[in-house]
Amino acid sequence: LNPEIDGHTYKRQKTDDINSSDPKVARRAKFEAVFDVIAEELLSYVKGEGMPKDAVEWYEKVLYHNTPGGKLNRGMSVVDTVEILKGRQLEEEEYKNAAILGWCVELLQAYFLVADDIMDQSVTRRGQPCWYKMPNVGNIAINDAFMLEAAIYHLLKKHFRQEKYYVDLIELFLETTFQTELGQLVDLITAPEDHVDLSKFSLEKHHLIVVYKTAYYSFYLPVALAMHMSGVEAKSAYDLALSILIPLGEYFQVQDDYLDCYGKPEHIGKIGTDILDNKCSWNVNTALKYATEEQRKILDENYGQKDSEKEAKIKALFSQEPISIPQRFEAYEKESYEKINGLIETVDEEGTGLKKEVFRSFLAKVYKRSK
Ligand code: GPP
Ligand code: MG
Ligand code: MG
Ligand code: MG
Repeated sequence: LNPEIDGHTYKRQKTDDINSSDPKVARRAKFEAVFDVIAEELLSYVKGEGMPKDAVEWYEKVLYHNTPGGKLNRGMSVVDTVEILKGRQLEEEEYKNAAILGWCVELLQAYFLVADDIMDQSVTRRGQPCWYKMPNVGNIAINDAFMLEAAIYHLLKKHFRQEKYYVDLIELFLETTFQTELGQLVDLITAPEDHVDLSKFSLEKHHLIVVYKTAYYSFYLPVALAMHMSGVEAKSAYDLALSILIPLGEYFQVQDDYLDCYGKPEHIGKIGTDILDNKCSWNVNTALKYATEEQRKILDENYGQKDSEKEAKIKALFSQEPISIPQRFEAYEKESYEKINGLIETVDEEGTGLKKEVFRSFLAKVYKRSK
């Protein structure tokens, strides 16, 4: 997207997709159409506050560059989960409300990604330059991230203030944000830029980082929102959902770490920076666990430095025996799939008001993903 072009060209043009005979295309288009509605609501508010035209257009670009355009798994899961829990197709108004909550999750994700790309010094995201890398953006992206977050609470108030679960929604977004920021903190301080010390890494540390930085907001949040909307109240039901969605989120972030090194940029839409950034990733922790003494020396001398030749040495080492990251990842993927399926099987549908299908559909979306 060119930030110089008129903001209105950001809107979806392909309204025909809603009637597509491919149900996947139609489903996504229907969900995307709701984004145009909420973007318009946010922009009218900003206009109504008397903000200058260039500020309104800036916010429009921020919203459209950063919010749609990903896989939309998290957002659409809110709608899917409400449908599964209610056990029927949603009426128009129910659909719209579920989709608004879904877009609030996507706005939270947009806020995190804009900020994360600055912190990780990333270059591309979803096949485009990262927002802070766009012409004339730079550090303004920090404020833009805050404004993506602010949109969530504006929309919740506008659409859910009258619901008895309004406070639950706000608390859930606030708590999840705090958890994600804690995960991001541990991710960042475990990866200092000027001092590589691989002895500080461990798979236990990795587990803590990924649960907090990814699993809560990507997996528990969409389902818990849908549960509130569907009238599920028992704390035990939320605890049960958490006990399945946290392992699922951990598996998802291990895939993200694996794809950072082994994914194709044209599939994942981003160029991996974990080795250069000294990240405590699944790959390096697995390598540390199986490396020979000689291999460990190569890891110590080349990991976590802003040097693409050293990065290439690490990439080559990851695939060497007995480190064999691709083979070990394949085994991890199989084992995780079986473990999570086992957890899903134990769900007591009648006792909790939950449905196994909620978790099955989530697992099916991420299993063996390449993007
Ligand atoms: C994913 O880490 C985690 C996040 C995007 C959460 C960021 C949290 C903040 C509070 C800003 P990652 O860096 O591995 O993601 P990616 O590979 O997509 O850059
Ligand atoms: Mg990142
Ligand atoms: Mg990061
Ligand atoms: Mg990553």
